[in-house]
Amino acid sequence: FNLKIFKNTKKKIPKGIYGITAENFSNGRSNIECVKEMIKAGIKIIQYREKNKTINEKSREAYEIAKICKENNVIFIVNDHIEIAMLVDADGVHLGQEDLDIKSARKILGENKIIGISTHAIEEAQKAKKDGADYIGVGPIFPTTTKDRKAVGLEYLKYIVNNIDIPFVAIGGIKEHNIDKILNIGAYSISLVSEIVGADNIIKKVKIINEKIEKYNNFN
Ligand code: TZP
Ligand code: MG
Repeated sequence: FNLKIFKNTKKKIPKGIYGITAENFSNGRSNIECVKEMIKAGIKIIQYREKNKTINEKSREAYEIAKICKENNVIFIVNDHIEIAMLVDADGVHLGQEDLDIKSARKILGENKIIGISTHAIEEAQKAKKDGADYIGVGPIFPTTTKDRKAVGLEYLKYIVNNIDIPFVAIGGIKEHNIDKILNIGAYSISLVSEIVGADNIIKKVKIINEKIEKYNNFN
């Protein structure tokens, strides 16, 4: 069958900061306010990640964010829910190891949508690549309260940098004060979730992080 979504061409994962929502850590801001600030700050990819709302609330919010991202030419990814990604014509979906498998997601979404998956170990990264993921999440690198999972450490990041040649997002416990440890190793893109959405001033925080990234210049 011929859904409109199959006609778009797939967008490329931008290098630099990968923005993710986290309403519980966002200093009282709504997800939508956070998205608007992150876009104003120049972030080019946003993932809607929301674990504590009903499917109806998530659908409504994802629709609003999809609209804002489209208007601003920002890539929009939905976490967990392939059905919401399709409903709002997002650019892609981000899956966890316990969510729908990549091959099934690919059959449903087709070649033109982005499919990302969280990985926490070498075997998961190798499988993700083999199954056709467009990018992988690599983390949590440092301990974090934003995700209930043990830190994987910098060695795993090093392995990915040296052995897996698909785009990846370094994530987990990354802050202004420790981002140098990541940038020293290298990263394709990087996500500082609570550090950005919970910042006193999101725009200023993103500016500081971008200056650090530019200094290392290893995102090209
Ligand atoms: N996946 C791995 S760690 C994480 C996700 C979604 C949460 C990262 O949040 P923070 O606040 O940057 O530690
Ligand atoms: Mg998930």
